[in-house]
Amino acid sequence: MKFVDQIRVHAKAGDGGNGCCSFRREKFVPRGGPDGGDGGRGGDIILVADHDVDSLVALFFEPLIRSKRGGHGKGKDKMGRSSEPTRVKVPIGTIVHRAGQTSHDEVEEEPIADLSEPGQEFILCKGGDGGKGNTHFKSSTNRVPRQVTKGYPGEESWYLFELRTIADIGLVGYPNAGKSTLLQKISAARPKAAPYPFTTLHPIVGVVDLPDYHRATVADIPGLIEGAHDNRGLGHEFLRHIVRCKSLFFVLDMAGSEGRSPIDDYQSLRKELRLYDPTLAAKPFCIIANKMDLPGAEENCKIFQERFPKLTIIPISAETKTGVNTVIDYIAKNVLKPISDEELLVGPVE
Ligand SMILES: Nc1nc2c(ncn2[C@@H]2O[C@H](COP(=O)(O)OP(=O)(O)OP(=O)(O)O)[C@@H](O)[C@H]2O)c(=O)[nH]1
Ligand SMILES: [Mg+2]
Repeated sequence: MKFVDQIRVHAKAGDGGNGCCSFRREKFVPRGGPDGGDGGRGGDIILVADHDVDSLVALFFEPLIRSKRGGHGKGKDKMGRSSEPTRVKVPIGTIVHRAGQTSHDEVEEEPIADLSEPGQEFILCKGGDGGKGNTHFKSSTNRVPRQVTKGYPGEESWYLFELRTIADIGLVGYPNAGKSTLLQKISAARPKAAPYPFTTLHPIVGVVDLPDYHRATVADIPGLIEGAHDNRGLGHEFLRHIVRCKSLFFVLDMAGSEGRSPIDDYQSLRKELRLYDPTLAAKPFCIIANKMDLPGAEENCKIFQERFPKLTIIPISAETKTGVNTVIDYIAKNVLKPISDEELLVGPVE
């Protein structure tokens, strides 16, 4: 399925129903007073951050969100029906920007919403209030008011929805370094891993269970290459998905199995992050020295450690699962996230 993480959407809440013009008609009351009811409220449009939605693809196929108008007022002082809000599920991590009245208007830089918590709601557009029925216009001088007001229009605008994955840890590395293989081994997520570059085409978040009901989320993004900050490869597209991670794991092919040097890889990855966004380079990080089962890895790792004595280096083989528990321990000690009471009640989800 197509992965969509940025999309322009037009939303229009429901208009309010019109007020009604009506007069009481009863058998023995020939000239009853006004009894036209008010119009109902139009439906709001509400965004809801939902666990089960992982991209904005649904909006790609239907980028126009509408909510129903309120019912018109009726005689006998009956108010028009107010419309139910339209709820739109979006992935957790959706940021909303307003984008003016036409599809190509400039997008405002300051976001108006950041749906970062499961279940979080945001009223995108308010439905219009209903108009007033003619009962409101009765006065001592006008006993037969024919005046009513129309329903108010629902709010409408263009918006830009942008998805920024939220995870505790982001895996960064060259294509084929073994990021997806590692995520498979530490979580229930099953990102595809294969011996060719750019196997991963969009971010995938896995949940790592830790001792004492703690857990952490780890985002696997497509491999970076030199020039990623400048939109080479798939890099740029996805670097923004790790801007909100608390810490980063640099996954390196320590065996240099594709003729590259782990030291060069590390330095150019750091450089790409810095050029893309200095806050990325400032995040806490550690080195995952992967592919330690392959020849040359031990020696490269030693050289690497001598060159960067202050870095935390965790030697592993994601393929054979060696050292993977050390990664989990590291996460438990450094990046923790308690499970909410609500989730505890539901129990573990398969
Ligand atoms: N020998 C060995 N091979 C590994 C190890 N980890 C991963 N691989 C292999 O390396 C290849 C690439 O692994 P992936 O997990 O797809 O790499 P990736 O970093 O996710 O790659 P992209 O998604 O393309 O960025 C696969 O064929 C894996 O089987 C390891 O520890 N040892
Ligand atoms: Mg991958």
